[in-house]
Amino acid sequence: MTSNLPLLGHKRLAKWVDEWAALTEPDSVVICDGSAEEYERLCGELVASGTFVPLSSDRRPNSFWSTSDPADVARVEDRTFVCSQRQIDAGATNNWREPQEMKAVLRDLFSGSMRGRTMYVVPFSMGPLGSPISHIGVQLTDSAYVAASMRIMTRMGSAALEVLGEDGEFVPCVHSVGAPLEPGDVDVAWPCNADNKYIVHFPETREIWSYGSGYGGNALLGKKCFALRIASVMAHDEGWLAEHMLVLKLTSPEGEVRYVTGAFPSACGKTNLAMLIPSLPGWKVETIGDDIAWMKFAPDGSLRAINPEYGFFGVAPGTNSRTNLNAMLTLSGNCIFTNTAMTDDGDVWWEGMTDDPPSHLTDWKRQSWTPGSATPAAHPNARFTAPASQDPAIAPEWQDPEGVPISAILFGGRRSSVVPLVTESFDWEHGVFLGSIMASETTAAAAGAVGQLRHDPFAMLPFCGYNMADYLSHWLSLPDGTGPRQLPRMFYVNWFRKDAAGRFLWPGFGDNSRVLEWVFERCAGRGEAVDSPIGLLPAPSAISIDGLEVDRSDMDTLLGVDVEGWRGDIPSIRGFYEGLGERMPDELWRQLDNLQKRLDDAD
Ligand code: TSX
Ligand code: MN
Repeated sequence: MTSNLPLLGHKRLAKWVDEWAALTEPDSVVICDGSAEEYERLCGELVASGTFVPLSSDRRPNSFWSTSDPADVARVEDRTFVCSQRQIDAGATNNWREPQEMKAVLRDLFSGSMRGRTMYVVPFSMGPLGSPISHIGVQLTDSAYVAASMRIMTRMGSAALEVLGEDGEFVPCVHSVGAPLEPGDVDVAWPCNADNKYIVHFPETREIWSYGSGYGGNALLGKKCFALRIASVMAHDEGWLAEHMLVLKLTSPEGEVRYVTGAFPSACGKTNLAMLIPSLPGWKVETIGDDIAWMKFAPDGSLRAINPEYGFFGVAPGTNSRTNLNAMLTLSGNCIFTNTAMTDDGDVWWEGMTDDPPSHLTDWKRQSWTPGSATPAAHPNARFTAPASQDPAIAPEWQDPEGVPISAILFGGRRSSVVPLVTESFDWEHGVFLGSIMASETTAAAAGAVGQLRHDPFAMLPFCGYNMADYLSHWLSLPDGTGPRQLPRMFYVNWFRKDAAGRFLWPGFGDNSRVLEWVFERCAGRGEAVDSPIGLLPAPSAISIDGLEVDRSDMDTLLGVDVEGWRGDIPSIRGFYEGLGERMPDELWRQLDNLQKRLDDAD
């Protein structure tokens, strides 16, 4: 076996790499330094193996198109496990196995699983290098596609190793596509082990073992596995927050700045909001992050947020210069596209990118495709992997190691009825309640029936690495820390309200700046609000509709309280709370009872 292993001065790290190399038996071990030369070499190898197709250097310079195995196209929640010692600590919403039992099963699978392949050692920092909020991980992977993607999505290579020094802490992440090559075997473009995937977290020992998938959150272990599932456990134990939230910077025409986070389930347009171009004159939105926020209270009491990521791994379909111009500009080069379609002149295309599709494409299954085909050209979960630094709206301070001070937290779901455009919480506990009752109607993008309500507290249901009831208690406990704490205000938003005819009542996108203006004004101690059974609503003219086609009666619907609708939701919330188990905090049950009483009194 060839290796550049002696370069590792960190004894624990070197020993861990040795042990896994001995178990998985790769042909060689390569420690990634994160250099541009190394990236070029990886991409060259991926082109040679057929995983990558280079795109036209005129249209999409230094960019690659790839397509996955059709059986490896998304995160696999039913194959995702949280292996705490006790099942109750994983909670009702996670798949659980006893850690030693699970490790035994996985050791068998990992045994010899890297034969015929290279094992890449990928050191990475989640968060700006050396920030007090950042953490280091090291991923072992037998996928060059993953190693290359990790260089876009994280601060990867020698700089992360340097932070680690000779005995720094790191989260060990092991990944194999589970497709060893015996002598004479011919490799495929997308190796994976389609019907034997395991995405496994050991929260108490802070370990991640992932087997069988090469796709997205299953394989780029810094993102959902580390920055959310493992980090949420670390955050709970250490008194900080690891959240499924975008972070944006909002600047008023007067030049005042506020930072806002937002938790939204998938298919609600988090990336679009993080890169929004305001329709309101003089307002500016800039991006800090589009998916994950790590937050800690600073000594001055401010809640400081960093984006632990270095790139965007975004859903391509639906992205265009009207829905998200900044994303389109971010994708101008240096990107990896997975499961989009490819044009005949070496560019990418996906549904919704242009009004009319090109007259011929190669679809995500690498088949010839023409308009009118029964199947989409791009997979609905097709992704771009793009450097965050290329976002024209990226805020200059997006890599500030101190983080940015958060003034407001938004919670949002996709609700065609009941939930108003925006509601502010009465106080912190009520805000946590609003986050806990977040729900979204399922869209055609996900499996299962369309239009079903799915409860997804804090958009963390698939990403909380421990008992969801304990997670909600953690949020409730945040005001109680030592020292001063400036708590952000909390808002529940809904861009997706429809009228009886099924038309969206709110134009959304850049016009969401009108809602952000009210949020901004509330944070500044201005902005008129009226009391209601469900929370504080904008006063009738507190949200500007100048220049919109939305009329006053639409606004009355958007900002009114649908008492019967809310009462109709309560049994489903009760059922959901019951399902979260015996550790569900009393405060939230009381909040639910009080909401019900206020709604009953409203009749
Ligand atoms: O991302 C969205 N946002 C947030 C934008 C900052 N989407 C897309 C959701 C899928 C990812 C939205 N879709 C939003 C929204 O605010 N609103 C809607 C619904 C909607 C769709 C189309 C129109 C209006 C509302 N109008 C026309 O198409 C003309
Ligand atoms: Mn996400």
